[in-house]
This record gives sequence, C-alpha cells and structure tokens, in this order.
Amino acid sequence: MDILHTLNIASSMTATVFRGGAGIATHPAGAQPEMLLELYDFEGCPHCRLVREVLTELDLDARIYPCPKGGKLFRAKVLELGGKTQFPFLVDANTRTQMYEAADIIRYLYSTYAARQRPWYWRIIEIQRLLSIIAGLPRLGSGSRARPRSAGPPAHPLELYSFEANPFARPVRDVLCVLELPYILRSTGCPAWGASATDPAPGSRNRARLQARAGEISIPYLIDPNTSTQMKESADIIRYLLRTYGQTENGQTKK
Ligand SMILES: N[C@@H](CCC(=O)N[C@@H](CS)C(=O)NCC(=O)O)C(=O)O
Repeated sequence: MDILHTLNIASSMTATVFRGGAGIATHPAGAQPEMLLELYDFEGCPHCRLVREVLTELDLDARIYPCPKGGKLFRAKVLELGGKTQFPFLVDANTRTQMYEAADIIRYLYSTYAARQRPWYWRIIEIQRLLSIIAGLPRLGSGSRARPRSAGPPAHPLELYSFEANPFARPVRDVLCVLELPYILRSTGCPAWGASATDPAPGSRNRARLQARAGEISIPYLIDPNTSTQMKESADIIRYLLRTYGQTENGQTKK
C-alpha cells in the first residue's frame, strides 16, 4: 500500500505540474450560491477537471455526484435530467439552470458568481482541454471506472475539504469517485497572493472553517457523518473509504 500510495501521489503531483498551477488559488466569487451547486462528473475526465478548477478559483462549494464509467447510481440521473450521459453536467437550483459542456459551465459560473470577467486563460478553452488531457496521462485512467461497493449510497453525503490541484486530495477524490460516494466539496484553495491564510475575506472561507473545526489546515480533510468520522492524511482516508464502502473480489466488505 505504501509504495503504491507514494506512486499515486507522485503521479498526482505530475498532473498538478502539467496543469501549470490551475486549481490552486482562490480569488473568491462575487456571490455564493444559496443552495449548493451540483456537479455530475468523474475525476479522470479532463473536461470535468477544468470545471473543478473553476470551483476552486471562485471558492464555490458543490455537491459532487460521481459518475465513473460503469457507475450505477448517478449516470442514470444525468440521462433523466439532460437527455444524455455526458460529463461534466452542472445543476444550479438557484437559477434553475442545468448544462453540459465544460466551456459553457465555466462561462456560466463566471457570469453568475464572479464579480468580474472570466480571465484570458479560460478564453482559450481548447488549449486548456488539451493540457488537461495531457495532465491526466500520468494518472493512467484512475478515477474513471466504478468499482464494486459494499452497499448502496450512504444516508448522508460525505464532506471533503479539498482544492483541485492538491496532489494529496486528488487520490482521495479518485476513491470517492470510483466508489460513487456523493460528497460535499468544500473548496479550500490557497488564498490569492498577498492574502492572509486565516482571513476568510480575501482567501478561502473554508480555510477559516477548517481551522476552527480541525485546529489546523490539513488538506485533504474528510468528514463522514455516517460513521461520525473526521480524518486527515490521504493514505488514511483512502484506507478508510475502501474498508468502509469498498468490496473485496469475493464480495465481502474489506476489513
Ligand atoms: N465537449 C464536452 C466533452 C465532454 C466529454 O466528452 N466528456 C466525456 C468524459 S471525459 C463523456 O461524457 N463521456 C461519456 C461517458 O463517460 O459515458 C465538454 O467539454 O464538456
């Protein structure tokens, strides 16, 4: 597990480097949605990654509904709502909006929730798309295909403090994704240059919230209300998720 986890983190770091810093910093949105945005996506999807980078950038929280290939839980919902199984798919109950297409979603998020124009690098979306595909190569398809679970979806969504480019959070999101565990993404990007990490105004609101909850800022940080569990450390979180919600080959819950 340890050497595999080290390789996992190393390839995740490579992906972060290939994305050239996207999905790290938060320049908060002009307005926070009243109801959580809902994103149907999967971790290994390069188009979905671009949308998740903008969630970090705008400091937007969201309910993530993982839709890995072969997934049985939320793919059908996307088909029902939008008419096709294509990802990313965004639902915003605040404006009664739902849409496919990463470029349209990014434009929508900026025009609805940012008090500013979308930056130049989101205007060259085809280049971003290509770079995102390249960034995903070292991940060898992780976070793309559903794996057997021990039971149906948990009663309450899990909660993850994460930002898109965090190399330790990505492998955790991979596991949440392949086990089709819905979760509330608490965007915890790094405060933009010059802002204080503990000041919620210019940086991420959720850094202050995490500091208050955990006594430190440690990302990724998982909260599972179903088992009253809170934990940091990517290796521990992954082990916990696989033991609690995954299945071994012979159909047993992992011990
Ligand atoms: N032009 C679309 C492309 C989306 C797309 O091709 N998504 C792939 C996943 S990376 C997909 O939905 N594949 C169908 C599937 O996974 O079943 C966008 O930018 O959002």
